[in-house]
Order: sequence, then C-alpha cells, then structure tokens
Amino acid sequence: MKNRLISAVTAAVISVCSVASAVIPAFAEDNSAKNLLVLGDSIATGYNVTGNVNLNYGQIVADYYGCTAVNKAENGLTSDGLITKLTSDSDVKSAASTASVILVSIGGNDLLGATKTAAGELIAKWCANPSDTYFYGKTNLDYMSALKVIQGVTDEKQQQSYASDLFAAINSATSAQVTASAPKLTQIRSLISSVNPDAEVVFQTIYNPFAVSESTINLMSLQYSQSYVTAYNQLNSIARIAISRYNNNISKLSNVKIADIYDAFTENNTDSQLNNDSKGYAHALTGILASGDKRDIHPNQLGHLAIAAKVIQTIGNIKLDETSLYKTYIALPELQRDALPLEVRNSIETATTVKKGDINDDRAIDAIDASAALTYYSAIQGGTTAKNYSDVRKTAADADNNGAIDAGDASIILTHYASVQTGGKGIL
Ligand SMILES: [Ca+2]
Ligand SMILES: [Ca+2]
Repeated sequence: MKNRLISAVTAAVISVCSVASAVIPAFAEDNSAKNLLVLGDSIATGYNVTGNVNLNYGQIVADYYGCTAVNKAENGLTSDGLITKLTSDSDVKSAASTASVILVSIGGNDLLGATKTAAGELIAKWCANPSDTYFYGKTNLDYMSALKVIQGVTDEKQQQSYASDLFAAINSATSAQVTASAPKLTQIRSLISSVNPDAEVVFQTIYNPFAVSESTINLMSLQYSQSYVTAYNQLNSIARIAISRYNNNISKLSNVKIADIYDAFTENNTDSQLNNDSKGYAHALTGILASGDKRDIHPNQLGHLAIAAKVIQTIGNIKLDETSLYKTYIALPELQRDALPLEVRNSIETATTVKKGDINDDRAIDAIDASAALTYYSAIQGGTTAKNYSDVRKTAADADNNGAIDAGDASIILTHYASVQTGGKGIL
C-alpha cells in the first residue's frame, strides 16, 4: 500500500462527502419573491480545499428559477447537527418557514464520523498490544499520526494487514451508522414539516467520491503498484456499500423528492470487465485525483454544475435557459464540454434545452452547426462516434426530424441560416 492511498483515506476522513440535490414541482411557475433554502453540509456550502467554488449548486438552481438562494448549510454538519438546527436555531427555522423550496444535503459527515471513531478505537487497541511492533507504547496517537506510522511500515505484508484491519473496522462502523440514520432522516423531514408544511422538500443522495472511470483505474494501474490499486478498489467498495445503504434510507422518506446525485456521479457501464464496483465520474467532478493537500472529495465547479442540473431535472419546469447554469456550461471550452461524461451532459443540456438546429448550443443557428451535423454524419459513416453527443444535441442536430443525422440536416440548417441572414424568419 503506497502513500497515495493513505492520502486518499486521509482526505476522506478529514473532509466531508455528501451530495444532495433537490426537486420541486409547481415551484418554478411564479418565482417572484420566492426563496430557495439550502440546508446541509459542505457539499451544499460549495466548500473546496482550495477555496469555495464560484457558484454552488444552490445559487445555480435559484438563478435558474429566478428566486433567491438562502444558504444555511454548514461545513461538517451531521444529521444530528441538522436536527439541532431545525429544533432550536431561530435563524434556520425562520429561513425554513419562508422558503418555497428546501434542498437538503446530509449524511456524508455521519459516515465520516463513524469512520473516525472506529479508526480511533482500532489505533488505541494496537497501541495497547505488547506484541504490536509498530504501535505498542505510543500514546495520544490520532488518526493522522497513525496513518503516518502505517506509511512507515517497511514490511509490506504487515502494512497490508494494518490497512485491512482498518478497512474492516470502517466497514463495520459505517454499517452501524447507516442503521442509526434512518430515524434521524425521518425526524429531519418531520421537523421541516412542522416549521413549513407547504415547502417542496428535496433530499439529495450521497455520491461516492471514490468511484472513478475504468480508464482512470487503468491509468492508476500503470502508475502505481497492484496493491495500491487493490486498496483503492477496496476503499471504493466500502464507500459504495455504506453510501448505497444510506441512500436507500433517504429514498424511503415520504413526502420528499429525491435528486439522485449518486446516480448522476456514477457511470452506467454494463460492460465493465473489472468488477462489480460502481465506476463513476469522481475523477472529473471532484478533486479526488489531485495530489497531496489538494486532494478533495468535494464537488468542483463541474460537480456543482452536474448537481444543479440533476436538481433542476428533478424539479422540472425546464425552460430555454440563459441563467448561470447555461452561462457556466457554455463558457467551458468545447473540448472540455465534449470530455464531460455523457450522463452529465445529458443532464445539463436537458436543463438548458438546446434549440433545434443549434447543435453547439450557442443560441445561434449557423454554418458551425451545419458543419457539426456533417462531422457527426461522417463519424457515424466511418463506424465511430467522433462526437460525444448528448441526446438533446442529437435531437437538435436532426433538423428535419427524420430520426437520422445526415447531410439533409446540414442543408436545412444552412438554408435557415441564409434566410435569417437576408432578413427572413428562417425555417427552423
Ligand atoms: Ca449554434
Ligand atoms: Ca435528419
């Protein structure tokens, strides 16, 4: 087990990892003077170890619906902490009472807290064991210091044994935490109802910050030892099990909408040859692969964009968007947009609604779009998909609605463009 894994574990333990998103139905129709309240943890505050993101998902969603974002999230907040706030924090209760929509991101710190406690107990046990070569006799060893001790263990077998015991302890503790969480989640929902029975309440599921793509794992295999990759997969597996069980509790809540962020951050690849563990987009949507102190399980700006899009998709009332969701997305270089996971692009582009003929979604229908249609057509003819087209873009590209993207569509787009250029209304 190499130091990078220790760093990953450390990052997981010292940070907060939960993601939530929200849903609201009738809310978007009359937005004047409506408030969108964000409750929860550091996912919701927009925290990043290198500084908060420019726009967190609460701001993006509020902007989309033209209402005011009120953010009462707090870094490190647990479900117990949220219960306390909803019970006795007059500021939070007041904000909740006037909100039309309430987005809740909670749970990640509960799992991390259980992880810390279990690790602490295990370390104390090692330190009290006279036959433990590396730990016996050490005092006041916190988790971070213990990780440094494990890092320094030269016998690889012994090092793996420590890691394996640590993972087992974490697995068991998070499992117990998940069981304890169900009544807490129900209580949070009830407390919100008691303050504001009319608000639309959206709970977000927690994403797995260790779930990365297969190609990322393959790259890791080239860079690091097999034991590192095995340990990373083990961590991913533990996280997946605990988070999935926690999310299952969230999904059982009544009178809420569920924005499935776990799903939004997960690759739906049934061809996976590696194992059954979830593969995902954490490499693109969080800072999990950053090195050293910059390693971060929190969503980056793209992650917040993806969460916002999922929340908006869940809430509904999709419109042709010109707000920060669209502006942030379209400001990305096209190559970077094309490199985004298709599921994420589908989600964002569905929320921004691409217009027929406007394949690159820049709100102009012109020769660039005609060229894009031809590029797509020739790629398909050549047996490859050169462009990572989302479903929405494919619909935009099929200008004549015949179910295929080809030269006919390019021609229609050009005809439309020529018409508009000469003062006409166009044909699209
Ligand atoms: Ca265009
Ligand atoms: Ca067509």
